[in-house]
Amino acid sequence: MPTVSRRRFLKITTAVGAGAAASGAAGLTLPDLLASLPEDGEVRTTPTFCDLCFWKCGAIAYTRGGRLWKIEGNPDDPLSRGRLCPRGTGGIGAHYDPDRIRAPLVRRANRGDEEWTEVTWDEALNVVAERLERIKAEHGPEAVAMFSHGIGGTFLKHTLRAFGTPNIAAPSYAQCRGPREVGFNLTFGEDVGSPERTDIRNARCLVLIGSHLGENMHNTQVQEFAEAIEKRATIIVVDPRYSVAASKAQHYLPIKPGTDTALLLAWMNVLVTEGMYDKEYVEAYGFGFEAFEAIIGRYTPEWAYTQTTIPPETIRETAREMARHRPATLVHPGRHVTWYGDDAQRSRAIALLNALLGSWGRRGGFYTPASMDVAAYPYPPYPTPERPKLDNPDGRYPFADGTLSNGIRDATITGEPYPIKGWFVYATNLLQALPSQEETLRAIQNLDFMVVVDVIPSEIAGWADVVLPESVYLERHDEVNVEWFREPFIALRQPVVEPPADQKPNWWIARRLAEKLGLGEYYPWRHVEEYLRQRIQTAGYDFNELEEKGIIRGPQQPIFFDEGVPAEFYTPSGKIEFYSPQLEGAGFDPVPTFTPPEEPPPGYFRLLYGRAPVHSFSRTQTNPLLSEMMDDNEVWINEDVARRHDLRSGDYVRLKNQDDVVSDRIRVKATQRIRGDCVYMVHGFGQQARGLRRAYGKGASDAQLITRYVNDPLMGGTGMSVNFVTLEREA
Ligand SMILES: Nc1nc2c(c(=O)[nH]1)N[C@H]1C(S)=C(S)[C@@H](COP(=O)(O)OP(=O)(O)OC[C@H]3O[C@@H](n4cnc5c(=O)[nH]c(N)nc54)[C@H](O)[C@@H]3O)O[C@H]1N2
Ligand SMILES: Nc1nc2c(c(=O)[nH]1)N[C@H]1C(S)=C(S)[C@@H](COP(=O)(O)OP(=O)(O)OC[C@H]3O[C@@H](n4cnc5c(=O)[nH]c(N)nc54)[C@H](O)[C@@H]3O)O[C@H]1N2
Ligand code: SF4
Ligand SMILES: [Mo]
Repeated sequence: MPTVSRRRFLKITTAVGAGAAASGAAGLTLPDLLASLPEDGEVRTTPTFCDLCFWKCGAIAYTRGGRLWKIEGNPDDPLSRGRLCPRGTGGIGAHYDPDRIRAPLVRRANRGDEEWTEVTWDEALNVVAERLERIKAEHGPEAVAMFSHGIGGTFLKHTLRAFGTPNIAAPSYAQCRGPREVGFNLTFGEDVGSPERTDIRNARCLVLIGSHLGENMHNTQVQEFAEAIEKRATIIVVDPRYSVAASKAQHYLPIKPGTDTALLLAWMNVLVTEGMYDKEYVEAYGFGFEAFEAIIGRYTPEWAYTQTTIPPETIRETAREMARHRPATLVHPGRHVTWYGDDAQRSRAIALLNALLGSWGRRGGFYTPASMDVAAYPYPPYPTPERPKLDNPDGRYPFADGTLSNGIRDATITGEPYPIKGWFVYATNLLQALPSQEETLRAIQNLDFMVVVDVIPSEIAGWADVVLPESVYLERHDEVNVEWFREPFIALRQPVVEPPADQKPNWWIARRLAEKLGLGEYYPWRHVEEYLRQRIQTAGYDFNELEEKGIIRGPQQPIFFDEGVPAEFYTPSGKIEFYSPQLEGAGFDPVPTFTPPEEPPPGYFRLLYGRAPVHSFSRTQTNPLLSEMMDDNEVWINEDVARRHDLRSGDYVRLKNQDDVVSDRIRVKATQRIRGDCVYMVHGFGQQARGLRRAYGKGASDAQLITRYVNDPLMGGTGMSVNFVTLEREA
């Protein structure tokens, strides 16, 4: 079923002569870029924060003779502590990327053909306003949906809310950490948030369940992980693949993919039956422990062995190790947890294991984040939409507490509960981020209008009617970051250099568009600096100081129960819910249970995917500095499996999935570092947009092969590790 439109997709993207790609050369090379960097002239520094991913590390950018030269960590910033990750350091490549979109574009051929006419901003925004107004007149403002990722979307979301739509989503919920937040909320009454409230650096025992820190480069976490290792914390890593984190572990558990909940249940069984859990903590704060205890008794390590392939003795030994260090034992909640469709319950099992260890609210476990008090800007109230948001009709997913991107896509395809006719897409590459590219393309074909705001001619931009080129983070202000972290602080993003061509910052686009939509009253300020200054000064801080230092830090506040944080739990019972009446009432298991995911058919391997240290998702593959370090991906295949297929490292294969979708060619990495029942690849490669000269045709795309997904029945997230591939040798 998905093959048809995939072929169409491929045909469209390869058949038509590409403007940019036709020029052949992949633009700037690293030596070109290095040679072009300024060597003399006055050195100036500007503090700002990074946007190569969404962690928002404080940075100091240097110019020389007025040109961008280098970027380093801001030592005053609590997130970066003066050090950026490799991607952050490569951030200047985003400014110099020769593939950037230089002017607003209007489509002049079929959608997806990537054929454009360059227009002025006035012309482009007139088209956008006119098309949005037409949809509003015919179908109501709710028929325009917005997808947005990151802090840069703040002002455009403001404009769209003023326009009157409630349908605003980010794939970082239902394709990333949504299930985790739901699992923790059901248990502790609070979510984990971002940055995660994990006290990694004080953990005496750290358990990583597929959180591949070190490849997953969220800066603060990686730094704290290194600190924990230095302080000789016990590291336990559970991963079907011997990750970088696994190489630092005392206990590596090469689990059968998809069976983590069974392991978690068995760990809890050992803690409870051997009486090693934190009894005082559970007695003081727990709800429904007796009912939980009765159920958890079933899940012996011997039973878990049959599911996970982890020997019972290993399960007992690691459970005892966790108990030995409690409450400074942190079972990391993970972040990208949309794996198998039972993810909210698996996350709840992780929450419950932490509860048994007494780690929530305790040093070396989970802290209570603090933030500065900065009030929202006093905008006029938004109009109340006549129809509620449609991503979760009839509360089908009763515990969804964010908007489901996939729900908006469903409605765009079916027209139910009401039609969606326009998509406004900001900084999210929906073709790589949502499972089933076929469904995304079907939804796009149903639209009257799609506008994409991007910095490069990305895959999603290729399907737009209008593309608006944004200035990159080093060229603009953004919303101020009032962070929730282990210490409170405010951080400012501000321009370091001018954009190279006719690119504009999001706040300018949002404000101009609002004016053209007759919503000028929602922008009482003229320049974003006025807005930022007002928010900061009203809160009682000095905006000039913020501009000068990039950071204003607040006083350290208590962040643990024993420092005076009240042990409050915002669940219905006001306690940690070992047994969940909420879940029971909605017809779900009140204590997590385990149902194994579907097995790969004979000859097939489960497709797993993850991060590489030098890339972010699908957003950095054209960056001239980062692509030089890694310009394609490989598929990890167990050495014995490779031998049976007569494959060696360096050979090329294509992966064919259960729906007969065939990937681009990809290099084999034959290794003992992965189990024989799965293969692994780095996400973000195999991109099909021809304007991405450095990335086009490099490596293969996991997203293309993720034609199937399983919705989490609690909250509607999309489990994506449910696809299977075979290996086809490439001549
Ligand atoms: N198959 C598969 N799907 C996944 C994942 C996976 O690993 N595999 N990961 C999931 C996870 S964890 C997440 S959080 C989501 C993330 O998914 P997305 O939010 O889609 O993340 P990116 O791929 O970074 O897409 C960012 C888009 O923004 C553009 N962009 C970059 N900088 C700027 C800017 O300054 N301004 C503007 N306007 N645009 C910019 C990029 O060119 C790119 O088109 O994907 C999820 N989906
Ligand atoms: N360099 C870099 N760092 C990033 C990002 C990036 O794009 N680039 N993105 C950031 C974002 S938004 C997110 S959400 C995080 C994502 O990073 P994480 O949340 O750490 O990890 P995932 O992507 O969920 O998982 C990938 C790991 O899980 C393992 N795995 C796969 N299936 C299973 C299983 O069934 N059980 C177990 N136990 N393990 C399994 C894989 O082998 C791999 O090691 O990374 C963040 N950090
Ligand atoms: S983790 Fe790296 S890429 Fe992300 S904000 Fe920090 S320095 Fe930038
Ligand atoms: Mo994510």
